[in-house]
Amino acid sequence: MTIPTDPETGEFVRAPNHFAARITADGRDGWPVEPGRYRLVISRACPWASRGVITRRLLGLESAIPLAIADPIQDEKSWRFTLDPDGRDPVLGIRYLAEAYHAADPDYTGGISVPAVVDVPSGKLVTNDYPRITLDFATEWTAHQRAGAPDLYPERLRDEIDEVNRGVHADVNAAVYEAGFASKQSAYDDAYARLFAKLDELSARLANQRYLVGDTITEADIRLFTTLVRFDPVYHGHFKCNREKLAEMPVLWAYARDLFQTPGFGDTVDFDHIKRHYYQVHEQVNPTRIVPNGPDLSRWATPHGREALGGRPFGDGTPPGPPPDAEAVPPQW
Ligand SMILES: N[C@@H](CCC(=O)N[C@@H](CS)C(=O)NCC(=O)O)C(=O)O
Repeated sequence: MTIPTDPETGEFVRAPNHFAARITADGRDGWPVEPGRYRLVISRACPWASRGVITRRLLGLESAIPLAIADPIQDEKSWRFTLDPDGRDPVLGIRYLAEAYHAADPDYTGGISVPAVVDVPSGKLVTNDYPRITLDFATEWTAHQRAGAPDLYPERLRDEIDEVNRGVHADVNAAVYEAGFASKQSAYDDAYARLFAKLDELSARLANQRYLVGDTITEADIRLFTTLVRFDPVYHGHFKCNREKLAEMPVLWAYARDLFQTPGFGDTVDFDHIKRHYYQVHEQVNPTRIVPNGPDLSRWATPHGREALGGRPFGDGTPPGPPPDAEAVPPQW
């Protein structure tokens, strides 16, 4: 994989999301909510895709929106279904996610990214607009959510969630990549400074409150979690985000363990996929493609003590049950 950077500044240039149609209850973009019609294509390695997997678990949308899991190692044609029998997604019948992109737009030449939502009858990609995908799962698919599903994007908290998300996106979710993919020292320095300033701010915010916004789990927590869970296995070393490890930031480490131990979060995390993807795909960053053995993952199971802060993880709802057998991740340690 070639990492695109600006020759002038050395900054990582992120590809835009080209396909932004929305699947809505009223079908106004031509894509109505319909259980079983769409397939969510993800990699368990990818933080942006993992938001969708967690959201879907918390809301109990597993049977309404089936999951396709790509091999964590892309080849030159990008994401592929080599984990499935005969190397094909069993429902879409395709070998590469690119086939769904090109079914939607034969002239498309941009990146092939996960998460991607594909329309099963036509085989066409509907959307790769990951920030919208999770919000629409929360707000447009309500008729198909499980009994006891939490409200992950409550109306009265949306402004605050959006504001927190903007900062977390720029200075955490994206900043780790901007540090890791920078091709000039100044671009790295800038991303590193923004990242740790924001993590300090988030530590202060979370010192006395269990979740980022309100007293329940929301979309904001899901977005922060997917970066934190990758921090010590990948971002600290591979992306040089190494002022501290997550395990050396007591508030954030306890917060991340609290979420990890909440049904719907840790049971979606596959550290093997995460580590192999980053260390083996980014050959510019890690030319030997050696995957480090550490860190000791069993620490994720240690007590976090955050219950003492109160909070109601699922609000008036309930935790999800275990994941479907076909989606269970292997034991992680
Ligand atoms: N392209 C998106 C989506 C998320 C993304 O970057 N996904 C990664 C995996 S973590 C991917 O699929 N990269 C391959 C590519 O963009 O070609 C964005 O950054 O706005």
